[in-house]
Amino acid sequence: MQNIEPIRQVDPDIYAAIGAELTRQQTGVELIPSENYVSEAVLAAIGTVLTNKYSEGYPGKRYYMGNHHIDTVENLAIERAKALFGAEAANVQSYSGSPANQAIYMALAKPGDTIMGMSLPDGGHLTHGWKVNFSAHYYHAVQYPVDPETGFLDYDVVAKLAREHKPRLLWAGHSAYPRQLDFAKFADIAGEVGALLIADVAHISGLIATGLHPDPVPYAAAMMTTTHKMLRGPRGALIVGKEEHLKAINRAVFPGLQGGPHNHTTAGIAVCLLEASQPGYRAYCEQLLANAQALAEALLSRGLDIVSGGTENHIVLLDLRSKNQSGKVLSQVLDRANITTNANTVPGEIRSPFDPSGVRLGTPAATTRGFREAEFRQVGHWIADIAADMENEQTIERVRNEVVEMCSRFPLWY
Ligand code: DSN
Repeated sequence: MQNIEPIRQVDPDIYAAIGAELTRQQTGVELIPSENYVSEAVLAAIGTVLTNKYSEGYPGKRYYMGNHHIDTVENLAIERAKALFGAEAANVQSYSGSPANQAIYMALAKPGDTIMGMSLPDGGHLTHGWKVNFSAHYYHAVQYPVDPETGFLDYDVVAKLAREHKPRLLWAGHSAYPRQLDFAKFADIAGEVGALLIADVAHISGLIATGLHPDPVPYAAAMMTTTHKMLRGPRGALIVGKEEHLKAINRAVFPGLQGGPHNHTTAGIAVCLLEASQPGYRAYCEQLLANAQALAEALLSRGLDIVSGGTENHIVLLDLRSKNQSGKVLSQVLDRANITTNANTVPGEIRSPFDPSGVRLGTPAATTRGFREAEFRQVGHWIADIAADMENEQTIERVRNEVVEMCSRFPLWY
């Protein structure tokens, strides 16, 4: 149990908000695929005196004295990241995923260069060239779609666009794509047009670390992952890749974009990487994949559509187009039943991005608290019950009560 009593003495309002958020996490099913629960050890690491120290620079090359112990922490995080992903070099200082991607751009491309990434409404990420993001302001961004009929990536379309636009960087990654990525095919395309392949595996890095998803490291100039999603670490990011590119990326992270690293976060990252290198972590990843299958099957059995008809990872993307329902409204109603999701666009979207047709579901968090296939099948049926009649207050209340009861059988350790 984390000790937050000192906060009560100083700041009762913040104490109350933290307590209420803990209750929300304890009593709800977390299905946002990018969220998770950190271990007690990770939580302890990020609440330490390491937050007191400035450490601009890198281990052995700091601009401030007194960094011997910080060097120990950062070196451990670097070595563990390299070992976990089988990479030549690693940077663990980026504050989160978007700043890490910014560093990759700064290191490996020049403003105005062409870059290519998966279209955001089709499952890509803002930083892969979406129009409102810096990546489209400072670079010439070309977006590749997924097939609106099948929901699958069409690598011939990616190749055609790459031949036409000759990008400097080709991004392979997503935040809402339920299928595996074929990094070998991406590498062939990048090689043919002289692009550098960049893998953003924030959502799937746990699967890559455990050999449950094809590995981009042999092909990519750099691979970025956040550390707080499937990896179950603190909010942060790491970049691994080839030594020649990591030298430039290190310079882009510091002094290019950032000042002092968040050393308490680095310690949490080191702990989570150690945890992810242990056999129990592979068992966790296998279970979250099995749970995604169970969730998908339950939804399909109730006549709901999911993008691409299934899943090969931890994401199940509910597609409400044929029901002419709003994903935003469904996610809001599910929230009232203590099931936390987010509305999401789907390939071939027919509504507005602010009120899209999809709801994004994922298994990492609830798998961490111990849910297995039976619980995820039940979650699928709860979602289907609510989707069948979103205004039925009795159903919402019944589901909320059942969710609270199930969560009480799988308590979090905080
Ligand atoms: N915002 C993250 C997600 O929820 O997938 C992506 O960075």
